[in-house]
This record gives sequence, C-alpha cells and structure tokens, in this order.
Amino acid sequence: MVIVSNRVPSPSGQGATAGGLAVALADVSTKGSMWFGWSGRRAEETSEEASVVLSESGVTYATIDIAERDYQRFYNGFANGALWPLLHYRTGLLRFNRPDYEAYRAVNRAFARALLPLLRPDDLVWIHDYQLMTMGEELRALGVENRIGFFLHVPFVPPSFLQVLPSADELVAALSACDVIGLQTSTDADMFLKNVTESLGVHPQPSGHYAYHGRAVAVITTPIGIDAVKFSKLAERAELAPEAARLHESLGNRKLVLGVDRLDYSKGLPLRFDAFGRLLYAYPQHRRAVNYLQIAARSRQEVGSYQSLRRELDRRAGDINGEFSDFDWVPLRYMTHPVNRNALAGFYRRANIGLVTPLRDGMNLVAKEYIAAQDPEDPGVLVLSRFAGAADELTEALIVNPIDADEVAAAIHQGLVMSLEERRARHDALFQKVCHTTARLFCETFLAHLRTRP
Ligand code: ADQ
Repeated sequence: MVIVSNRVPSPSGQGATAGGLAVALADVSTKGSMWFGWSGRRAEETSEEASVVLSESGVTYATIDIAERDYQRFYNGFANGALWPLLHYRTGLLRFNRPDYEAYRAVNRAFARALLPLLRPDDLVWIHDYQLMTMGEELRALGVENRIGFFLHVPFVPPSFLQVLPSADELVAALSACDVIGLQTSTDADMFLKNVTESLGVHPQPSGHYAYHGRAVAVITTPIGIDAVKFSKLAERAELAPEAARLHESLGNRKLVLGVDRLDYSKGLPLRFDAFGRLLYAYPQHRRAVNYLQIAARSRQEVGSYQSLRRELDRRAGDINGEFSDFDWVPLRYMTHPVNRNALAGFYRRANIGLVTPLRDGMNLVAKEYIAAQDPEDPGVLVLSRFAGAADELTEALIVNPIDADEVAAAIHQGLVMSLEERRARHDALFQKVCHTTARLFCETFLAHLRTRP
C-alpha cells in the first residue's frame, strides 16, 4: 500500500507533523508499505525524484521538496486560500486566482511524477485530502493503472457552493480518475454525488457508483476514528503526569471547560468565546466556580484570514477577562502553542466539559479523544456542534448550533450541573461508539473497497 499525503510523519515516529492522519494511519502503515509526500522543505526547485528512507519498522518514507514559489501558491494560495474556505462553506473567505490554481495542479503533477518510478503494478495507492485532489488524474495521465483511492478529510459542499470556484468542474473530473472516493459522512458523500451530476452530467446509481471515461468509480462513507482504547489508557496514566498535576493545582476545586483546536476559523472560536461570556453572564453561579481553557495551536500563519482570526480572539478574550475577572480568578485561559499528546490526554480527563463547537468540520477527532479520555466512573460531558461530522455518530453528546451563543451557554450549564447518573449513561454510550469506529476500522473499510473490483 502507498499512502500519499501532503505531510508525512517522520520515519522515527517523532513529531506528529501530519496530525490526525498520522495517528489514524500509523496502525496500517505496516512492513512493506510506503508513505509518500512533501518533505516539509521549501527548496529552490520542486524535486523531480523522491528521497527514500526505509525505517526500522519496514515502512518506506519517500518525500519530495517543493519550490518556495510553488509552495506559496499551491499551499497558502489555492489549497488553503480557496479550497479550505470553500469546503467549509465560507465562500466569503475564498480567494481565487489562476496562477495559484496552476501551481496547485503543477505540484500535484510533481507528486505523481516522483511517485511513478516507485510504484509496483499491484500497489494500492491511497491519496489523502484536499491538497491532492488532482493527483489521481495526473497518475492516470502517466499511464498508471493501479487501483487509486482518495479520501477527503474535510466536508464536501453542494453544487451551489462548489460552482463558485472557477475550476469546480475540473476538480470533480480529476477526482473521478480514482476508483474509490471516500468521505467522512453520508451527507458529504451525497454532496459529492450531486456535484458529479452538476459538473459532469453523470447520474450516479443510488449505491454511489458511477462510470466516467470508461472507469467505474465508487463513492463511499468511511468516518475516521481514533484508537480509543489506547488513548483511554494514555489519559489514565497522563492524569498523574506533571502537566496535568500542574493544571489540577492551578484550578483548585473549580470546574474546567476545555477547548482544543488548531487556530482555524472553521473551529468557531470567536463564537465559542462569546458563548462562555454568555454563560458567566446568564448563569452567575458559575462565576469563580469554573475556568475555560482554550488551547488553539497556531496554524497556517502566512494566510491573512488566520492573522485576523488571531487578533479577533485576543480582543474577545481580553473583553471577557476584563469583564468578569477578579483579583484571584481569571475565567478564560487561552494559549496558542501546541501541547504534547500526553499532556493533552491528561487535560481532557480533568475537563468537566469538552467544548467542541466548529462551524463546520469533516469529523473532529478532538471530540472522540475527549470521550476516550474520560474516567468512566466520573465522566465529563461533551458539548458538540451539529456541524461536526462527529455529531452524526456521537448523538449522546449535548448537540448544539454553534452560531447561537445562548444555546451553547445553556448546554455548558446543563453539562456542569448534570447528575452523575446521566453523565455515566451518556458516556457509556459514547465510549462504545468511539471504540467501534476506530482508526483501524476506517483504514480497513477503505482498503477493502479499494481492493474490490466492480
Ligand atoms: P483537523 O482540522 O486538524 O483535521 P481534528 O480532527 O480535530 O482537526 O484534530 C486533529 C488532531 O490534532 C487531533 O488528534 C488533536 O488532538 C490534535 N490537535 C488539535 N489541536 C491541537 C492543539 N492545540 N495542540 C495539540 N494537538 C492538537 C482534519 C479535519 C477534521 C478531521 C481530521 C481527520 O479538519 O475534520 O477530523 O482531519 O480526518
């Protein structure tokens, strides 16, 4: 199996550069498989050949450098300046210009060319995410006949949104060069199929199959998950680790509301801050009795909309703390550097409320990690946006509309005062679910479809 993604984890397993994907795929990238992608280096020229490293575990890591000028246009320009906002329903933030799109296509082509000499005829190729939507088509143009799968980690939008993008039809056609296209939820799969009709004039079967240019394409739903049992054990140990102990000490008897996200406008952070402000305003019994910790790791800082988000959060955090702080209590703690996984697991376990309120999210693994990390005897409560893919499965969470700060505040309040009996009942049901839809099941399901010839 060849996994292709923009970022590739380091062969030593250190530094989870590819985030959730690296965690999810670590299990299946076993001996004999290859992980192919960008080295993380911006060079003078984009590499024509991959540099290949065989790790101790027998996984091959093959990476290419990307030229600085291509990187800016491909990554900051088209992938994160056009596709990311569009696929999160934020057309107002979409910036399109043709040179960015052309660089995106050129980088996808460079990926395909560098992968070609490394491919064996029976390899399964599994391409990941919105940065690489045209790579399958580039591989076909080079004569590759291998089975090719594509999985999109972010949501898919209806044609009325996708058509805003001048290259919409080309992207849908390029994806249709793959044999299997996987999406996080059935809604996303339906959206993609509607675009197949709109962009290509093709009417897929109810099963999600369609034919395009003589090739059969299968559109499937495979929600991504985590290794919940492993994460649960990590959290149990991490509770006693120094970081969690320091957090615990700093809180005293106060309850903890916790948010963990990349600093991204899709995560709904300004509205989340507002909701916490509404909680303190409308339910004064929680003043001095609760702390909200938001960990929002900086990302994509070269994109303008991310810089303005940062300033917006600084301002709102200042407003809330200015309004409600006392000389010995600051309600909102907000930090922008990442936290290591061990500390994070311990923080989740200590939190009475896991606050996950994205405006749109393909899945959201933080919601699943929060559930896995709880002490089953005294679990916390998950407050979850209905617009996260995870809400399709995690129906025993307190499901909210993140746009409505009063509704989110009411749900936080409900979670803070919820009886132990109800917390346990909800948690039992949620924990069973996160243990069922694991990272392993996600990979096995996708690969089973990829192996199956129609
Ligand atoms: P992301 O948008 O990155 O992923 P998410 O799934 O929540 O969103 O997080 C990925 C991982 O990063 C989690 O394992 C989390 O613990 C970690 N993480 C997040 N914030 C962190 C922080 N501040 N410090 C340290 N670690 C942090 C994309 C899609 C999602 C989809 C995933 C996987 O946007 O919808 O769930 O891919 O498919």
